[in-house]
Amino acid sequence: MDCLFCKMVNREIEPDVVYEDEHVLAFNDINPQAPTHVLIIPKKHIATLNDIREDDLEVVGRLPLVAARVAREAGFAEDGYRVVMNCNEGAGQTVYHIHMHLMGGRRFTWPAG
Ligand code: D5M
Repeated sequence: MDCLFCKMVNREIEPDVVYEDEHVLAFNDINPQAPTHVLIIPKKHIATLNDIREDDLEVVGRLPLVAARVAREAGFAEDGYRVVMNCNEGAGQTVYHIHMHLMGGRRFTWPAG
């Protein structure tokens, strides 16, 4: 399958790993929008949020758990951080393997652009 993030899971492309377990991989974003910008993905290929099935809930539920863990380790869990999941082109999704953006280390405004 021609999926960039599957290639990272399979190490055809080497990610800059921040966290990994049996079901989840987290790595630094190549184009950071904050001092810390980590992408957290399920190892299973799921193209968009619209494609999540009941069977996926356990692994998808681990994404915010890992985000909070990385935020704690980075030292900004208490100060605050932003998580974002873009779904489809209208929201700016460019890689069609679901991923949670974790951004921290600066202040964020609302609403997001
Ligand atoms: O976010 C897709 C994100 O993926 C975007 O922030 C850049 C990032 N990206 C793209 N290629 C790479 C590589 N090779 N390493 C790390 N990060 C990468 P989206 O929400 O789909 O717009």
